[in-house]
Amino acid sequence: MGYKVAVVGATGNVGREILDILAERAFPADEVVALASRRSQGQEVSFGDKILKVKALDTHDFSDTDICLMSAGGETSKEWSPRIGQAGCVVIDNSSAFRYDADVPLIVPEVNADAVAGFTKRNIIANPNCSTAQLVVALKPLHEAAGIRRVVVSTYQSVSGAGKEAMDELFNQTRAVFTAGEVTNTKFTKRIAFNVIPHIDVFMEDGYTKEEWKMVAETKKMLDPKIKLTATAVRVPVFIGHAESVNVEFERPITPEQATEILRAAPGVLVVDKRENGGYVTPHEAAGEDATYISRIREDATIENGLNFWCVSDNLRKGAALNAVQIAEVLINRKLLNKARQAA
Ligand code: A2P
Ligand code: 11C
Repeated sequence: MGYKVAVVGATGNVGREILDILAERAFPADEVVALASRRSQGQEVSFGDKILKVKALDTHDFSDTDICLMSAGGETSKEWSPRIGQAGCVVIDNSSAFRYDADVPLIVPEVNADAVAGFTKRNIIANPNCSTAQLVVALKPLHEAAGIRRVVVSTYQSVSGAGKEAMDELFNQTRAVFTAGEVTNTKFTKRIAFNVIPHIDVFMEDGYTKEEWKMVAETKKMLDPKIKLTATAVRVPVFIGHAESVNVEFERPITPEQATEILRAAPGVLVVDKRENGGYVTPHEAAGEDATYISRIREDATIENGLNFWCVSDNLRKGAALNAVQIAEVLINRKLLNKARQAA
């Protein structure tokens, strides 16, 4: 028997990707329901070779839905996820609304799949921020091998991370620049076309942005609270794919060759590191792919036990939709869904 799955935010960037990934991976669903706001009621979205008619979230009865893949922003999630969980349906939430709650597991299956069992307290599992997901996939095997002391990361994040309207803004601004039209910005604080903006999410009191704070808090929660991490998150005029420049200081010696070997064997990682023109992966090539790509692995000779590398992934896939579907697969493979019903 297959499962009944609801996708909330099915008209959005991540929701549409979730539908694609469920179909691609032949997820064992008997029924998939596409949900969004009332604005989208009746709109059609594709699911494999089928078309689904979007229904309004507030008209759906979750009591016989097994899994809800939620990607409709933090406010919608705060309002709906607890209610859906109470109805006995497990929510896998893409927003930051519950990620830092002690009774909600935050999961990247390659990193901490075992922690998923803690979902029964609220029937909610959190998906990390996209920039953290790809980072921890790469850090986990290196941490096991040589113990990570400190990470310095700078991100180059695509506009799709900010939603479909943000993608339109980059497109419209680019066209306006070429046609000498008016360049207006609403989603971003400054022009994003032919520019970079060192600001993602809101500013916090200490001068960091919430995006930077999330990378610290989520790495500690999923990987190891002892790891020190500092981040600078930057928006770049790329449609899909986040890139990261990562500097890591280890407790024990590790050479670039050893790191390469470890990363080549790690789940979810592909190393492309030819040390020649074009011998590395860029966001353009990572878009539409599942892997987290690692390139430019080299020693940082300015510190003891230091390495630098370049990390790229499709933020809508591993950073969001794919990771959420992988979590659902963990629930199914470990036969944990019946626990959800007991918990509700
Ligand atoms: P809608 O298209 O009806 O507004 P993105 O992050 O790409 O901007 O997408 C956000 C997704 O979240 C969209 O599918 C959007 O639906 C959905 N959404 C936003 N607000 C709500 C809401 N209050 N209830 C249900 N879905 C919502
Ligand atoms: C971005 N990382 O690229 C953000 C999007 O906490 O889930 C995801 C925000 C989040 O804008």
